[in-house]
Amino acid sequence: MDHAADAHRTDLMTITRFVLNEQSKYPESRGDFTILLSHIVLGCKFVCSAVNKAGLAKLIGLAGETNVQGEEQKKLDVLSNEVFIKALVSSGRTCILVSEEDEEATFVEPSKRGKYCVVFDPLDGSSNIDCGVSIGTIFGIYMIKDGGEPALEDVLQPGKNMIAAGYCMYGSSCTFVLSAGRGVNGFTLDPSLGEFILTHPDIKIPKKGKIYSVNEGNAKNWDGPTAKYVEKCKFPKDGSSVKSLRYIGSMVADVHRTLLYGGIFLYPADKKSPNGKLRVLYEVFPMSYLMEQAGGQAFTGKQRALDLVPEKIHERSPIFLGSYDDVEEIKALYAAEEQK
Ligand code: FDP
Repeated sequence: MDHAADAHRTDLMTITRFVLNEQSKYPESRGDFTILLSHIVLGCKFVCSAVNKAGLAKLIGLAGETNVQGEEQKKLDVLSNEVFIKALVSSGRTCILVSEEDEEATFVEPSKRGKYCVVFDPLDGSSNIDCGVSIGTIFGIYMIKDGGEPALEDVLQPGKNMIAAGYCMYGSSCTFVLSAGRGVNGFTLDPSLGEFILTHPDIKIPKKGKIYSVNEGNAKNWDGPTAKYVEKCKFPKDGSSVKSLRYIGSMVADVHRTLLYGGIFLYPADKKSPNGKLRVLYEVFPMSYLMEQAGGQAFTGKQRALDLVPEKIHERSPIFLGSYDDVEEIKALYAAEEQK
């Protein structure tokens, strides 16, 4: 009998235990972050359960229609947003919330305020909902700048000022990936326990990958460096191997694969969308933060992504992120373009 393996199987590192362990390294910590995180985790569990039932829900009424009980079915992304807003406000630890679903930021009423600002996309990859492809929730956390009244400037900070970021992927399993600035750790939901268990400790992205991930349908509108990079992935002239193309079209799933297998994920600018498509605060920043924490890089085509200072809460930016060496190559192509 393998006692060591058995001990490992029965000594479950839940996400709460993990964060409490981390917290104990900071004697001054009062547990606020742990409480905030437990509310985010609750939101993710709720969304996971709703996503799992989404196909089934069609039997009792489509989103926007009325079900057999005469209740209107909420769209999954609208429902997810409501769940997260309520979970975050009720944590008593937040003061400003920025959601992809809401045009304006939510300022938490004074009696329920805490020191954290949370930026999030409650259900990213929404075009994949109806066909059961992996989707996810993405979040980033800032600390309010000073003790004063919360203001929009508190969330219009560069990504490098985030104190934590993560995502939850609703796929063949439900996976929660988190960084609080000391590496990246992945947890998988055990549905029988209703707990996220540490399954991917200290994730490090391979230094170089064999996969590129991009919507090639936009190729005719790409700029020179992006076009050259993708051409090189397919027809390398320096003796290196060709790369495989994988594109799910759901950022969480594409980034998750990139983090585990290595490679590069690109959503570049193009002639039609000079700022790309993905949103700075709750897509580009959290994923760039995780990539850097895992040993990779994230670049906008002009600068390190986490140095960007957003001016508006729903601002967009081009993004190239993934394995260190792969991003280094795209940076060199943009640098060469600038020299021209
Ligand atoms: P979606 O439009 O399905 O919500 O920003 C949202 C996003 O998905 C990302 O999750 C995904 O990476 C990207 O857009 C896909 O965009 P394209 O369909 O243009 O490739």
